[in-house]
Amino acid sequence: MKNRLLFLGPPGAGKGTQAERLCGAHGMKHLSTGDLLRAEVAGGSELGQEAEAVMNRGELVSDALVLAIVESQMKALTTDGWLLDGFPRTVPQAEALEPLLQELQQPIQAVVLLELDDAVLIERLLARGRADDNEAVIRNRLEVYRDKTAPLISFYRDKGLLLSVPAQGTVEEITERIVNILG
Ligand code: B4P
Repeated sequence: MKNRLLFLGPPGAGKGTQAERLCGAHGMKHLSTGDLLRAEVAGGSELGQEAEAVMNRGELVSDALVLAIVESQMKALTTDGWLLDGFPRTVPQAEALEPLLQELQQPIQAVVLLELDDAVLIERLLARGRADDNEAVIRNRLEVYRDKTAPLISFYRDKGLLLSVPAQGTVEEITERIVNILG
């Protein structure tokens, strides 16, 4: 199975949920920029304090800050495969990732796009109830996704890397679709 992967999709599509299952079963390193940023917030670091307000508004943390985190994590990797969950989220992040992966000689093998209707996304996130999961912030996150992250769909389609997976249904059904498509 392909094991150098990106997960792309709107907030609440289940990127984190599916990434954890896939990495658990296939020994890849799960790198979620959302989780890494929340760990910085919980630890009260300077970086975390900077990120917290931005995340609670549903905006994106600055490219420079996220890139610094990803670079140090990627350079410390010891596993054979990896799954970047929620990164890149902007075209500049995707462009910055390329020389890093070139340096590591580990090109991306596939970009999995999880697709889901807004109504279901909003329902799932309201049910989760994280600090950034209230309706106004969720609507802002969806807008930011369309504006800043959705351009990555054609970016990776043009490179022949994009694989789309419908993200409605049970967690197990979606995992099965992803595993099949990564064949
Ligand atoms: P993330 O942590 O990436 O979170 P997300 O996109 O909201 O959620 P995800 O798609 O992973 O959904 P999940 O599996 O949790 O981002 C949070 C914030 O961090 C961003 O808004 C931004 O501020 C910042 N950030 C992160 N990366 C960044 C970057 N690269 N650049 C700048 N800023 C960045 O699932 C959601 C819910 O649905 C869960 O409760 C789950 O249990 C449920 N669920 C999942 N699958 C389901 C299913 N099949 N059926 C029913 N419920 C399901």
